[in-house]
Amino acid sequence: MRFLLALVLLAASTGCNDPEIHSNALEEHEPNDGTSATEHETATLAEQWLGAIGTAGDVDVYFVDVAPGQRLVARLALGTGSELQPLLTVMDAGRGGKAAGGDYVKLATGDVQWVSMGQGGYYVIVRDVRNVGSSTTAGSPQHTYSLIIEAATPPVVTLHGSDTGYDVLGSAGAIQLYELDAGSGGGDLLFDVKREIATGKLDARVIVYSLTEEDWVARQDDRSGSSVDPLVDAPIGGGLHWLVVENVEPTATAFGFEYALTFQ
Ligand SMILES: [Ca+2]
Ligand SMILES: [Ca+2]
Repeated sequence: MRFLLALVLLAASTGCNDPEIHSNALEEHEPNDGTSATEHETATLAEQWLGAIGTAGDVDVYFVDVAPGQRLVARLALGTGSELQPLLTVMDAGRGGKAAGGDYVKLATGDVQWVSMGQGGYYVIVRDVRNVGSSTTAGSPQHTYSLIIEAATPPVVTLHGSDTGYDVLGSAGAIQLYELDAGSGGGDLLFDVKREIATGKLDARVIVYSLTEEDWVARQDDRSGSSVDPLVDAPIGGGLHWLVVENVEPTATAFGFEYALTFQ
């Protein structure tokens, strides 16, 4: 099976986006659809997995156990001959007594970056975007992909007590990190993020990660029912924090945003 998958990916290796096949690449084995707590592949960082949405409606679930505070990316690459129209989902594997996905879910049709928070690890799920919802029509041995979950190097901007600025996410699944030193005693954080172009459908959310607590301590998705722009207004403890800005709308097309921080 590994040999066949490698051949499918290599057979059309003329495009510049074709994945390089590692000599130690692993192959997925069905069933790995996540219909039980143990029905998944177990991945470690930097491994390459070769798989296929091999039958109509197939779902491929990968579990990765990572320590808190890691900056990560799930990279999906398609050979030129692949018929897959990918949709990647990253979600927590269950923490704090909640079901999987109760704490964190993010979808994108390309690479997904995220910061690991708390204990328990994450699921990375590969689907065909045409199978979302009640439709399960897409899938065949030609719906091939390569998946690698590895350390990411998103841009990091150091903020101080009062800062404003403008940034652009690198893609729908990218993150932007801001580092804030909350000193020894912490303080009141106000972090305001507004998208630049409403028609670009950027739906940002902000998660405040404490490197001391090794978990998120504040977050917001939408400031109101009529605005998807996030506004975090919360007290935080001392120590270093990352303010993670990301997008939760897979169809977004414009990624510029303005931010304003007040910390006192
Ligand atoms: Ca599969
Ligand atoms: Ca599967």
